[in-house]
Amino acid sequence: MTRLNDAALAALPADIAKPAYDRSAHGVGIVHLGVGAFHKAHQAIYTEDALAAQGGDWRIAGVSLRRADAEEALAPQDGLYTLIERRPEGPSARVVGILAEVVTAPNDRERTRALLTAPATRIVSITVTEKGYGIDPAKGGLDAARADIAADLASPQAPRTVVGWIVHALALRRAAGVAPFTPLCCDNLPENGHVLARLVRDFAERIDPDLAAWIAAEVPFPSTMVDRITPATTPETHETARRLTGFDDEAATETEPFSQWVVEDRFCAGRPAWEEAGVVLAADVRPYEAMKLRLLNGAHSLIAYAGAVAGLAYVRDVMAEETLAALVAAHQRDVARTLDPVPGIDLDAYQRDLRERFANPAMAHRTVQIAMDGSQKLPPRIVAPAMEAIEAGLPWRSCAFVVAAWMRFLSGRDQAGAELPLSDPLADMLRAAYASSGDDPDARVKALLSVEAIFPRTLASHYGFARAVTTDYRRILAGGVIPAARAALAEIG
Ligand code: CS2
Repeated sequence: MTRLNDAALAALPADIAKPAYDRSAHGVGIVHLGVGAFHKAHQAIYTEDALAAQGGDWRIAGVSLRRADAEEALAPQDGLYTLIERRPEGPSARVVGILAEVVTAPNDRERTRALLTAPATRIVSITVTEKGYGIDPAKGGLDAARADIAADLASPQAPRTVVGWIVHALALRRAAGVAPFTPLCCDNLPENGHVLARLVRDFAERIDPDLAAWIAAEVPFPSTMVDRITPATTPETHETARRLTGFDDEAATETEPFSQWVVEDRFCAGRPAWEEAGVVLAADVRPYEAMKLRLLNGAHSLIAYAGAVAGLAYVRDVMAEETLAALVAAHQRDVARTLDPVPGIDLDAYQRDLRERFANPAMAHRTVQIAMDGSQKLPPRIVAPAMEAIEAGLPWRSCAFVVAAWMRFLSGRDQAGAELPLSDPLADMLRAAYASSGDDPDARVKALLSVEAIFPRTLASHYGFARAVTTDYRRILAGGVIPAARAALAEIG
């Protein structure tokens, strides 16, 4: 079968939407770092639709900071890819043309540098996951001791990391008298614009304080709330793309029908007409971020750890299990009490809609995919709301259950003895803490709660919280996740 590319556009079936603009007539305005499935399902689509509605030189050049897979898949396809939406009634597909080129930074530093310093590049957006930034887990700023960050600080002209590249590009632009771009963080971090601003400032201050002052004065770092559930691509994704479009597509991506993007409207050099594509431009993104991180991602982590340990492969399987589904609802209900009101959003309806999205029978979203990188995900999703709830005298009991399920997940085996992969930047530290406690479950909970990169001391030493985690952990070991969830639910009410 023929590969998807520019020549194929004319031969696509009539029901497959394709770029509603002339691809060659629009220049690049955005460089995106981290051209993975989530970018292709989310920011790329809003930009594709904004360009179709309003025009402008806002096509995207993708840059991969590590692996060459995206370039290898997309280059032979002229940057085109199929996006499949998994609806309960059956999949639909569209072909997306917004990517103008894809570069692998370690293999082509010159092209990467040229893209990042081009005057036409007015936005540099980023999706590299929580662990991609080099954040010091205990203090929040740049972790200068991390090997990749330390290497970039030692040779800032030859960066490898996101923060290193942004500072390098801004330094070159400043030296050449080119106006800066707006860096746009699109990862699931609370106040992600502020987080990135601080990392960039910390890095710049260490190499050139004048540059740091210029960045502080000239460069805005808008925050964003991003939302679209995007399972990892599988052979089934490629087969569906082939069946619906008639073409082979090595870059096919699948996602859910729902999508949401809330963006703080602070750009130093313009932006696409994203409002034409359904983006909410807001003065303050924080209430949306907290809502999404705690009610969607927090519930996702509960589903992931409980599900993976119980041997449930997909999110939808967990939602089909009555006790676990009830615990998800109770968790959302309780955590919602830590949130400020969110403009235009009914929080009860939001929670119901989320549970429907999780239950979508057409989505094969693996629990082990979400279970990855727990050390990075638990702090904003579970630890922060638990601490706020304790402080405010609100319920936090379900948060303790999530922590207990995560601890059980760290054993590396599910309840039937099947292997569970531990993929986490702190894996070595977690394995050491796990092993240090021998066979005593109480000691194990204590050892894991004292990992300060995840649990601040005030939470780890909170008697009621530590006791609840221990109770749940012991129950999971004794009788399995579902009976333990039932017992926790009875206490939660
Ligand atoms: C998930 C997110 O893998 C995970 O940690 O919770 O990727 C989630 O699917 C997205 O944030 C949804 O917008």
